[in-house]
Amino acid sequence: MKSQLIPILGDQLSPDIASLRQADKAAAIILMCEVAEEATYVRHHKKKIAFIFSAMRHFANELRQAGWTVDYVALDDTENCGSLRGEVARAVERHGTIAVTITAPGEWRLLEDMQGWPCQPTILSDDRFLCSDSAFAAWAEGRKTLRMEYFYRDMRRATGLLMDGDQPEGGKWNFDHDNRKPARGEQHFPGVPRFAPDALTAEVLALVAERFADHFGDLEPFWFAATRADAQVALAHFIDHALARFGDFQDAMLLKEKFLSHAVLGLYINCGLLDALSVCRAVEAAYRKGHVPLNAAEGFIRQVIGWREYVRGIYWLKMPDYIANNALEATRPLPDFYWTGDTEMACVRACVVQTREEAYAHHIQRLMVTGNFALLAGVDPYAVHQWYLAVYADAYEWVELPNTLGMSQFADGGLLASKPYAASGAYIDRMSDYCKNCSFDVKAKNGAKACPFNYLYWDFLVRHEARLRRNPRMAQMYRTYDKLADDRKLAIAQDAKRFLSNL
Ligand code: FAD
Ligand code: DLZ
Ligand code: SF4
Repeated sequence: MKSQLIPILGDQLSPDIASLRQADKAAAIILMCEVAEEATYVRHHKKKIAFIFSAMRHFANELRQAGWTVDYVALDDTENCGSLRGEVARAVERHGTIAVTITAPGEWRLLEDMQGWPCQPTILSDDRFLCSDSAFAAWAEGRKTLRMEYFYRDMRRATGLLMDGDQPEGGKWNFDHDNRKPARGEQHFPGVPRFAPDALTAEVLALVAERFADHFGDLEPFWFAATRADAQVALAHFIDHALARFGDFQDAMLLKEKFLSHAVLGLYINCGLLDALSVCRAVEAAYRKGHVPLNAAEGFIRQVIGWREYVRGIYWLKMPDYIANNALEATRPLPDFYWTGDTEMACVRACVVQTREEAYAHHIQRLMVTGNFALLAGVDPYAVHQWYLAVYADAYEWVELPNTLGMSQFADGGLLASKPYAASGAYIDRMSDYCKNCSFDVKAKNGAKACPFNYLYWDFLVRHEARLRRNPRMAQMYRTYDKLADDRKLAIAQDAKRFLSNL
C-alpha cells in the first residue's frame, strides 16, 4: 500500500533532493506532471520548455530504474487539468494517498499556492543550496549593506573551496582584476558539446512544436543535454576545454562566438541535473592538478557559491515585496525588438537573435547590452523581468529576479548593486566586435548616426540626478557631465528625446 505522494517539479531533478531522501521507496509514489500553467505563466522559450519536459521524462525513467514508482502525467494526457495544484489533487484521488510531501519550490508564487493546497503538503526546505534561507537572513541581519563579496568569503570558509587552511588560496579572495580581457576573434574557443535528441526528446520536440508554436524562440536545432550523464559530459567538456580561460574572457562578446569560455551549465545546475557544489569541487580539482589557473577556478567558484547563493538569499529575504520594486520609476513598455531582434543597434540585435536561437546569452550580454539598454531607456523593470524569465533556459524567478530587477535595472535602489550598471557605447565597443557591424557610429556622441548608448547614458544620469549624484561611485561621472559644454548638454537631451519617442 502506497502511503506517500511526492510531487517532483521540473527544476527538482536531483536524486538526492530532500523529499526523496526522507521517503521509503516501498511506500512512495513520485508524481511528475507537465502542466500548461508552468509553461505559460510567462511564455517560456520553446527550447526551455522542451529542455525541461525532456529532462523530466528522462529523470522519471532514472527514478523508475532506481526502483521508485513514478506516476508521470504528460502534457497531452487527456485528463491533464493544466495546473500543479489540480494534478496533485487528481493524484491524491487516484491513489487515495494520505500524505503529500514536497521540496519547497524555487518561486514565491508557487510556495504561496502550495501552502493553500487542500492536501496540506509537508514542505521541506530545498537543501541543494549551500546557504539556507534562515542562514542568509542571519548573515544579513544588522548589516548596513548586503555586499556579495563578504557573503562569498563566508561560503568559501564554509565549503573549504580554494582554502589554504583558514586563508584563501593564493593569498587573495578575489582574482577579478586578472579577468575581463576583450576578445578579438583571433583566439580559439571550444564551443559547447551538442547532444543529438534521442527518441524521448524527439517526442517532446514534436509536442512543443505543436502546443507552443506561438512562443518566442527557435525549437531546433535542439542540443541541450537532457540526462544527468550528458550534463556530466557537458561539465567535463567545460573543465577540459574552456575553464582555463573562463576568467580571461568572461566579459568579452563576439558576434560569431556565442559561448566563448563560458560554462553553459546554468541550465543543468538550476534544474538539478548537476549539483552546484560537486561542479565547484570538480573545478577546484582541475586547479589543484595544475590544469587551470587560479584566476579561472576562483572566478568560476565565486559565481556559483558567491553570486548564485547570494541572489537566492536576497530573493527569499525580500520577497514578496521585492518584485514590485521600481526605484527609478521606469514605465516604458518593453520595445518590440526584444522579441523580434529588429533594431539597427547591432549589439542588441546580436544578443536578441542569439537568445532566440539558443535560449542562452552570457552574463555580460544580459547585463551590459539588453539590460543596459532597458535601464538607459527607462523600461518598466517588471516587463524586463518577465522577458528574462521567459527567454533563458536557466531562468527561474529566484535567480532571475534579483539579477534583473536588482543588478541590471537598479530597481531595488541599490540593495544588490552599489551603482547602476549603466554604460555608454565605449564599453560595448571595448568588450565586443559588435560596433564594427553597426549602422550607428560608436565614436559619435550626438546626431542621428551617433550610438544611442552614448547620449542615452548621459540622459539617464540627468534623469536620475536627484537619486544618483549623491552616490560616491557616480560622483566622477557627474563631474564629467558638469564640465560638458551647454550645447553638448542640449544635444544630449534632444537626441535622447528623439530616439526614445521613436522607440
Ligand atoms: P558562466 O558565466 O559560465 O558562470 C558559471 C555559473 O556561475 C553559471 O552557470 C551560474 O550557475 C553561476 N552564475 C554566474 N553569474 C551568476 C549570477 N549573477 N547569478 C547567479 N548565478 C550566477 N542566471 C541564471 O542562472 N538564471 C537566470 O535566470 C539569470 N538571469 C539573469 C538576468 C540578468 C539580467 C543578468 C545580468 C544575469 C542573469 N543570470 C541568470 C546570471 C548569469 O548571467 C547566468 O547565470 C549565466 O549567464 C549562465 O550562463 P553560464 O552557465 O554559461 O554561466
Ligand atoms: C519551468 C517549468 C516548466 C516550463 N514546466 C514545468 C512543468 O510542466 N512541470 C513542472 O513541475 N515544472 C515545470 N517548470 C518548472 C517550474 O516552473 C518550477 O518548479 C517553478 O518555477 C519553481 O522554481
Ligand atoms: Fe551597440 Fe552603439 Fe556599438 Fe551600435 S555602435 S553596436 S548601438 S554600442
